[in-house]
Formats: sequence, structure tokens, C-alpha cells
Amino acid sequence: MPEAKGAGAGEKPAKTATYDIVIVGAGFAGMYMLHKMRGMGLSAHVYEAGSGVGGTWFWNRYPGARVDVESQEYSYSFSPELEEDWHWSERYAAQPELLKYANHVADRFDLRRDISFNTRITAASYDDHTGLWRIITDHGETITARFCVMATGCLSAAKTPDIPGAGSFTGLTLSTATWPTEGVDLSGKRVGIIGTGSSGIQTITTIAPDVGELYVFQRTPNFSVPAHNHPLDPAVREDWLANRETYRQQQRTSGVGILAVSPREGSALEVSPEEREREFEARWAKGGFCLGAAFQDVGTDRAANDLLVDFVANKIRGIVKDPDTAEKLIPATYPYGAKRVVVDTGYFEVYNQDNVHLIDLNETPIETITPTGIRTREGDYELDVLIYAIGFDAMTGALDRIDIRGRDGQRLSEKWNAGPVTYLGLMVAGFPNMFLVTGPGSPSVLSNMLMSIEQHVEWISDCLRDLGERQVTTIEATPEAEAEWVAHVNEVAAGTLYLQANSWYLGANVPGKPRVFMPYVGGAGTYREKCDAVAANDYEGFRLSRSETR
Ligand code: N01
Repeated sequence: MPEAKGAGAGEKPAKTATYDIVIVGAGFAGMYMLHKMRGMGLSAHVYEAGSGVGGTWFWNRYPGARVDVESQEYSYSFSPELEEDWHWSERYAAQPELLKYANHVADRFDLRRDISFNTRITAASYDDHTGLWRIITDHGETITARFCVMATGCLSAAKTPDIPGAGSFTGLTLSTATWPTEGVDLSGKRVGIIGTGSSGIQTITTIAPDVGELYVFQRTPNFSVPAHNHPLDPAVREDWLANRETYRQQQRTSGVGILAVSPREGSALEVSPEEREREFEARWAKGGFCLGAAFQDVGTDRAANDLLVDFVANKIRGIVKDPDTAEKLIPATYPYGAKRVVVDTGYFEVYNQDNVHLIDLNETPIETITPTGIRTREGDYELDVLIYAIGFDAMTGALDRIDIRGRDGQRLSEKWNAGPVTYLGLMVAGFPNMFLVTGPGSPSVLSNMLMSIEQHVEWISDCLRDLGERQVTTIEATPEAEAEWVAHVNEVAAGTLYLQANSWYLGANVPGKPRVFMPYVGGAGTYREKCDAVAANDYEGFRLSRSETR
């Protein structure tokens, strides 16, 4: 794994600094934002808490971490030369390769000289008088900028365990979201893992062959489909490069920006059982997210969805030899796709290994973490290593951790007390000149993140160019446009099955977090059209103004 070259080597700004634009986060969003700003001749600086670029792929180094979107689809499209020069080795790239890609991009576009690593933004406040943002780092630096872009990521604020006794364990405690850079040797160890989302499932599958005993503490079983990962066929690469313009355009106008999903028209309820089975089987064999797009109504009609639930349940029963374990692994309380589906490499199969034990926390809840392991209602599990794979305070967590204040000192966290509200997931009324990249209210996590990042970065860049040309200094969402958009986001979500699960999309995984469906489910292509129409219509729903101080 390449250690981020120049990590921490970015020029440290003076105790105070002034830029046109401050960008928070050096993941794929922040990196591209910086590149665009430079290209427009604006002074921009990125602040990044980690010691290198890559965001999600910098932090999540747990064993088996791998993207669940086809590699060539999950990559920047803005530079044809970059696409031509970069060779993905597998259908779904693993974390080390994704991090290498991020570092390659940083090198190629010479990004590091404008990034301050190991620097966390703790506060950002808008000054009504000057029309500028005042941004504070954890090193006590103060930065002033007219524009502020929060490229803070949707899944970057890892949850901390709220289980009784957490902290008392005297063995090795690990978290998938902050896995040690140098790796960990788990061979022969007694390992317990809490959490069976994507992070947990990828970790379990990868470490199961090496560890001594593996105890999986499962609260909610997850739908998981085979990735059928393999070395990338050179023919796929050639085809992609030969047709990249067409494919990229298809991605941009599609529902989720992933061509491999290939949604099929028609109802699951209106075809014969044989045809339905054939379609499900073909998609299971293809692997990845395409299974959920087998029929149009799988995401909206519970009866149609139940047919897919039954199909997956039978797959699990067919793979897992112990019938009792199989039943415990079958999700039975929520629709397929209402929680993020996991794309795995042999997950259910690991339960056929003698050293892997499933503990169903619904039957035997955890009572406490002890100095030597985990105590459930049934007994004690003695462990050498305890792994938390318990997820993230998604979409709002990273922003909540910064003291963000807009007009009149209003706190963003207070404004979002009842759930996040934004206009287009791009801006928040009362917070002028602060942009969010893939914020709540945009397709973000329900789409190909790379594509949605590019769309937002390009929209923001075009907007700043327009404002500059017109000598407009301030852009701000109106409360009316924001309210209308939030109502639309909720209305579209209400027409789906997403509300029928306790997912992180709804904030349901964080105690006390308001239950609000955060991403926009109306489709990435439709959403892009809306953003473009807003810009073409003189930034409808935004108030543009010229301040005295410029
Ligand atoms: O987190 P999660 P994640 N006691 O929230 C359990 C992306 N991602 O990091 O469901 C016991 O999905 C919790 O149980 P429950 C992807 O979008 C992508 O795995 O709340 N258990 C759940 O099982 C993904 O969806 C990739 O009942 C507790 C698990 O912990 C998102 O990140 C890879 C608990 C958390 O699952 C988040 O995935 C990794 C407790 N107190 C991540 N608290 C790929 O690209 C929580 N849990 C493949």
C-alpha cells in the first residue's frame, strides 16, 4: 500500500490565511474540487484530518475492504488521459488499489501543495458584515475565505460503541473505520466482531480462514449478494475506453450511475414464476447490485419485493449447511434493498467453517463487554481481539462534528435538529457561500459516488464561474426553495420501501438521531437535469447578491 507521498508535507499555512475558497476534506470530492478551482485561477486550499488523500479509502483499511461498484465505473471521468493511463486490476478494486489511485491523481495533478494534512477543521462561521467565512483548525489557525466547500464525505464519522463495558476489554480492540495502517496479524487468534454491514461482512469473509475462532455478533441479518469479483478482463477495459463517452453519458442520465445495474422494465408480479426465477438467477450469477434492479417494482411494491426476499433466502439456505444458522442469516424483517445491500465474496460460505460461530443478538443480547471478551445473556466469549464494525453517523455526522454557524450565528446542528434540510443537497438557507458535496437531499449514497461527486463539483465550479463573471459575491438558498425541495425529497422517498427498514439512510442507526430519509431517491439523471435547469434559470431558488466588501 503506498503511503501517501508528501503526507503532512503540504505547505502549512500561516496562523492566519486567506483564500477564495476553503475545501474541507481530501477525499475524491475535495481533490477534484481543488483541481477545478485551480483551473479557474481561484486560490483554494484543502484541509484534511488524515495524513494522506483518499478519504474513505484512506481510513477504511480493514481486511477485505473493496468497492461495490465496478472499478471503471467508480473512477473519475473528467480526464480522458487519466482514464487511459490507469489500469484497474479487478472488477471491484480493493482498498489498497483505490488508495493508490487517489495518490496517483494527487501526484498527477500536483494537488498536495495546496493540501494541509493532519489538520482538522473544528469550526466555520459566516461573518454577516464581511460576507466571509472564518474557519478554524485544530492547530489554532484561522482561515478566511469567501467560499467554503464541505467535501467531508457521507460515511466518514465512525460511530463509537455505546455498549455497556466498552473500553474495559484488555485485549486488542479494533475498528474497521480506523484500521491500523500497518495491518494486524490475526492468525490463530480468538476474534469477536460486532456488526454485519458491508464493513463487517467484508472483514468476516477475509479473516475467517486465518483466525483461530471467529465469533460474529449479529443484530440484524443483511442482504448480501455475490460480487463474483475477478481480474479485470482486458476486453472490458478496451471496450470501456473505446466507448467511454457513450458510457459516461449513459451513467450521467441513468438512475444510479452504475451501468452494470442494468434495470429491467416491468413488474415482478406480472411475469411467470419461471421467467422471474430465470431473471433473478441470471442476475445472481452476474453479481453485484443488478439483482435489485431485476424488476421495476422491487423497490416500491412489497409483494414484488417479497419475491426477491424469498429468492435470496433460498440461496442462503442452499449455501449454509447448518439449517439453524441459515435461518438466522436470512433477513426477514425488512424489504430487500431498504438497507444497503452488501456485495460479498463468499460470505455465507464462511459459516460452513468449523471455526466460525454466529451469535444472534436477538436471541442472546450482549449484556456487557468484559475485560476478557463479550458476555451475552447466554454466557461469556473469551477473546483476544474485538472488532467493531458498527457503522457511521451517516451524511450529517461529519458536518455535525464541525461547529458550523451561518447568518446571525445560527448553528447548522441546531437548524438540522429535526433532520437535515438543504436545497438540492448543495446549500443550506442561512449559510451563504457554503456548498456541500453530495449532501443530504442529493442522490449521493444511492448513486455511484464518484459520478455524483463529479456532478456536484462541476455544478459548484460552473456556479462560481458565473458568479465571478457577474461580480456576484454571495449565493444563498432561499428558505422557500429549501422547504420545497425537502418536501419533494420526502415525497419521493415515501413512494419507496426505503422507509420500512431501520437503516443509516434514515439515521436509525444512531440513537436520538431524527428519523428522516436523507438521500434523494428520485434518480441521479433526473436530479442532474434539475440542477442544470436551476442554473440555467438564473439560479432559481437561490438569492444572488453583491456585498460591499469584496
Ligand atoms: O455499517 P452499517 P458499515 N450492537 O451501518 C451493527 C458503505 N460501505 O460500516 O443493523 C450490535 O451498514 C449493525 O446492526 P443493526 C456502505 O454504503 C461500503 O458496515 O443496526 N450490533 C450493523 O450490522 C455501507 O452500507 C463498502 O441492527 C451493532 C453494523 O453494526 C456503509 O458504508 C464497504 C451495534 C453496522 O453496519 C456502512 O457500512 C464498507 C450494537 N450496539 C462500507 N451497533 C463497499 O464499498 C451497530 N451494530 C463494499
